[in-house]
Amino acid sequence: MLTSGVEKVIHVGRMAFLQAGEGLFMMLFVGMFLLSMVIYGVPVQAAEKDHSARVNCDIQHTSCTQELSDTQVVLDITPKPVKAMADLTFRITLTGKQPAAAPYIDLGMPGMKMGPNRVTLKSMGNGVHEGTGIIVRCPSGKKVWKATVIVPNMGAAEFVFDVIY
Ligand SMILES: [Cu+2]
Repeated sequence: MLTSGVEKVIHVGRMAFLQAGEGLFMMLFVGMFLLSMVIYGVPVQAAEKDHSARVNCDIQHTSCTQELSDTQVVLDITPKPVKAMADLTFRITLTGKQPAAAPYIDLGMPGMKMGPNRVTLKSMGNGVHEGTGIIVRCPSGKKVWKATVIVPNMGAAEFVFDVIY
């Protein structure tokens, strides 16, 4: 009678200890899961939201180059720093095969419909084409812009870069 009573107490105590251990283990597991979300999930989501992960051109400091099948497309925008709501000169230099008609640039933002904003370019000779345009200030406050350079009959190159507001 007495021994079974003691055994019962020990048994209940052991069960409580095991349950407490399980609880701690679960808390540790959930904690590590949340930590991994903070470390990996949140920065990736934030980067995708403002599209900074898609930036492929450091236009604030240099010109940018992309390859089409028959020609190299070099984009430069001046003056620097490249600011919104300012008169900007866009220069496209094509090395290699030249298109029959002048290239042009469509300005927009990744993942957003911003309304048409086309920069037409004039040939300056030697594969250099220049034109002027304005990058507007996006009401969302986002500063990642995209210049799609269309080279007639040869393709298009997308340059994604940060603009100063
Ligand atoms: Cu926008």
